[in-house]
Amino acid sequence: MVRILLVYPQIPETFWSFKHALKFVSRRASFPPLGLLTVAALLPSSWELKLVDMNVGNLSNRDLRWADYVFVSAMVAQQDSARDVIARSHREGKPVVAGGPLFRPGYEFFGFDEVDCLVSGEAEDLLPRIVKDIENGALQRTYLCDDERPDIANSPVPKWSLVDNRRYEMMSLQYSRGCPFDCEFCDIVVMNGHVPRTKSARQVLAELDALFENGWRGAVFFTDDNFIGNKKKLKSEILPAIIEWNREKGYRFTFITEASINLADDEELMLMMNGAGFDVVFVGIESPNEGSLVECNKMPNKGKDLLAAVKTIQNHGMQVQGGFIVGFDEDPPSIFRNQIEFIQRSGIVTAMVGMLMAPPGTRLFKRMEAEGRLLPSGTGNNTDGTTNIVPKMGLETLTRGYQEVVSTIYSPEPYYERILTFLREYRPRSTRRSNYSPRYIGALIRCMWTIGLKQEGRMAFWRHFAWTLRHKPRCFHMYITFAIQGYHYRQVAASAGMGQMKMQSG
Ligand code: B12
Ligand code: SF4
Repeated sequence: MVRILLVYPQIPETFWSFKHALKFVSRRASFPPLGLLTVAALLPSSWELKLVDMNVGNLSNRDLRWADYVFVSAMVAQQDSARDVIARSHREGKPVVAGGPLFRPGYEFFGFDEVDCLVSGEAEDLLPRIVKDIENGALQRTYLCDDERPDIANSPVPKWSLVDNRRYEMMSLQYSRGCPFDCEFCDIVVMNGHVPRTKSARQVLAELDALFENGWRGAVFFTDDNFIGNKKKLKSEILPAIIEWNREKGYRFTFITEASINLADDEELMLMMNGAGFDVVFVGIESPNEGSLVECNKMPNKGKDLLAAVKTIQNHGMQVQGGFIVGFDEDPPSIFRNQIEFIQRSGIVTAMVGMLMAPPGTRLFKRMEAEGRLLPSGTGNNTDGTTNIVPKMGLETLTRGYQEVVSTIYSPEPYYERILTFLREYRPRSTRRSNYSPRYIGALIRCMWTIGLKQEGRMAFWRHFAWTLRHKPRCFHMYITFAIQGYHYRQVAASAGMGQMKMQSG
């Protein structure tokens, strides 16, 4: 019998960590590590497994001593913590097997010579070989995926029994990998390819059942690169199955996902997604400047009325969260004001604004290298005010402009204004369950106390609170959620991001 310790390193506190917001709902992290849970499900059932997610608990030396092997999974943004885990494992004499986005194509850039076994690729194809080699005492130094990517129709149900639900705000499920588009800065297509690979409706329902049986009720994030990459299958098989499943379960799950903006062109798809329970969708808007969209080859956004598209999705009962980028070669000097204006008019409350960054392995990375514009820096987190490229507009202009965008859109008045702009457009579906659980009531009280009494912007909070109760009472819980998230974004903007920006701009 082999003992495997699965470790998910610490995620630095930034935009998506929601650390400050999670305190209001007594949760430690937003999602469990789905990659590691998938790896766990691919290991022999006779092996003993233990999961340590360092975002919800501590990694003890006792855990390390217990293990025969330590399996680490990480994104680039987790590299410091991953290095620390590897060093600690080695001090206890334990070999480390490392995988995940940090070790995907372009991994050489980050070094990691100290890793005993580096796995660059999807586990579905590689793990059976690794298991065999461990059993034969012949573990190799690297395992690379073939050009052909695995068919995820063979991917197992993640091993949810390793997870304590109560520590997380959301659960996750991946239905497809890959995206048909080819944006210059995107490492998703380098990792997962252009042809969307999908699971079957049977697999998706089995994963939903597993979450339900593990006691989960609430939000589930479909962690697809682009959920609508294969619309035909989605409409004919997957969504009808989810609609039926969620109806049978009394609409106990809501869903969130990522999709390209062409979702707004397909009325039937939006109606089906909303009927299935999707109420939030993250869309890469990137820029209101057409030249910048052409530059990065953002196909679905080119020549489109992006504002109208966002409103269409909101009208179909889905909140749009948006990704925005500044620092393209084609960005005019007015880009920072234009981004602020677009974000305010769109009613995109959660706007993730980042500085253009070139992840290793991407087309942008190669172009920047060829043009001598690569910097040796780069945290892997495009929202902390750092980048690894020399922007055409100059680093100082970009840094100051970025700071202006982030500090404006997250200051209380514009932030609450955006909530109202959104609520005016939003048409929630009728099957939505109202969420007045004790946990929600606790969050509401903490919110009123902290944000309504102690924080800057409290007048704006109460004014918009009253407006929502009067005009959109059904959306009141959303208002509170937004207020809590806004508190998080302001804390992040005021600490890590702004600190790094000050450092850069000297
Ligand atoms: C959920 C998610 C998050 C969660 C992470 C928490 C969590 N517990 O999962 C949150 C919201 C916190 C997050 C944050 C960020 N994220 Co994120 N996130 C994702 C997302 C959408 C899904 C991850 C997932 O569940 N995938 C499904 C699983 C099954 O895939 P997987 O993890 O890759 O695992 C497979 C293989 O990699 C391999 N594998 C994985 N681990 C291991 C381990 C071993 C030992 C082995 C053998 C194999 C193996 O096998 C698995 C099965 O095939 C991905 C996009 C994506 N489609 O993957 C981005 C992604 C991972 N995130 C990314 C980024 C950039 C970020 C942010 C920096 C964004 C930002 N600017 O704020 C931040 C991190 C910084 C911060 N401090 O906030 C990038 C990472 C790029 C990179 N090379 O590192 C991705 C790929 C998206 C992208 N390209 O833009 N993210
Ligand atoms: S649409 Fe999104 S996932 Fe697809 S290539 Fe562009 S950035 Fe990547």
